[in-house]
Amino acid sequence: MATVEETLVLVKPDGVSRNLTGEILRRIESKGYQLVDVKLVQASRELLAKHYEEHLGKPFYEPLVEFMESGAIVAFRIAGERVIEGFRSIAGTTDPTTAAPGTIRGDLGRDWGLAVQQNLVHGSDSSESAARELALWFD
Ligand code: DAT
Ligand code: MG
Repeated sequence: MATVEETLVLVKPDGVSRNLTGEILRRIESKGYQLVDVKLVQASRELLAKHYEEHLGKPFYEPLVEFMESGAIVAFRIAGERVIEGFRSIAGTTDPTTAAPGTIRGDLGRDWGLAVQQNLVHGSDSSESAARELALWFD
């Protein structure tokens, strides 16, 4: 029997500090995805280095890790058919200025003129990433 697909969603420190955790979860639940697990995390540099290893060496890497260390993060494990693709769709594209209205980043995010885009949420981008990232944040 096939297991239901799962993905990792992070409400980044900007989302938590702006009190948007509930609004983000509302959108996930309204879409029909199932909340499987949730935790509030103050992420260590070690965890963030593993999480963002694909971006090591990019100009926004250091600002990104510092931003993610700057405050609490809420991690969601969510489940549903094609949830990896579906959450990326409701999150919107990376740049919040041009992310489509109707998406989390498009409706709730903006550019703050910083070295890293603060765009409220992270969502795993493939089944391999989801498995790797869920193990990092939940195991
Ligand atoms: P996504 O979060 O949409 O998967 P990503 O994995 O390419 O995007 O990058 C991780 C985060 O780094 C992203 O959410 C915001 C930041 N970021 C990416 N590209 C950037 C850029 N060109 N300038 C500033 N910040 C950037
Ligand atoms: Mg990514």
